[in-house]
Amino acid sequence: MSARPYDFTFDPATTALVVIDMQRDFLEPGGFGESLGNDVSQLRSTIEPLQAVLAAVRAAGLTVIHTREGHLPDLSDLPPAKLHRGDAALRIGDLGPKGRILIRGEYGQDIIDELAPVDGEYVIDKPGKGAFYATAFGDVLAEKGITSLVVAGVTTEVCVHTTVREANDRGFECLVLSDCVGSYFPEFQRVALEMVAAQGGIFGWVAPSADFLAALAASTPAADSTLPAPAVTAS
Ligand code: TIU
Repeated sequence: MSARPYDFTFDPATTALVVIDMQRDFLEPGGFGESLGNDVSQLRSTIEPLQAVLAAVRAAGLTVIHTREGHLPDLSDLPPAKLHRGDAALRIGDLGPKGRILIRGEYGQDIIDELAPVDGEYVIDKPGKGAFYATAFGDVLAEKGITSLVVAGVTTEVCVHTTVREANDRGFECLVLSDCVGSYFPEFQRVALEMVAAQGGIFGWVAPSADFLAALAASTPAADSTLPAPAVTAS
């Protein structure tokens, strides 16, 4: 398929869609993202294209992995450096309108309704920005024989970049879907995408989701509901 800096090839059987941190804490008011001083509405343009990508990869049977940034209720996995950074009015662990900020199991820490995981999909809770650190993400990828990652989610220059950089070092081929990743800062969005594809694709590839959807449709047989269901034989 067409991508920057050059064509990206993938086999649906060894490709996973990785949806990073599409949580209320980052996309809705009253959460961690807003407590850091951000305008959370900046990220919402990712939702609709990502819904279309999720629908297509589910129909095609790809592995789907969602991640959630968050900490244990006792904060034992929260380094002081992360807790004390910035001058947030609401810090991690404090009680906000959607529950305790960025704490696992709280309403605000969960994935937004529009992109809720379905049965059979993985949800990886991570204490850091990258998906590999202190998680089973790498084990899941190995177990499923995954070699290529199609990456979406928020934010482009923070958790998406950290995960793509870590994945690249581990030998995964990463395609970042430009309209399915979002930043609170338009200039960071543009530059972060440039950084992935610059220098001959130093970290991976970048393409709009429409190009990925077209390639996926071409590489997987279309489901045809007019065909009779295959006979089931039992012995
Ligand atoms: N602040 C910010 O842009 N992002 C994060 O803190 N985490 C993620 O990117 N998920």
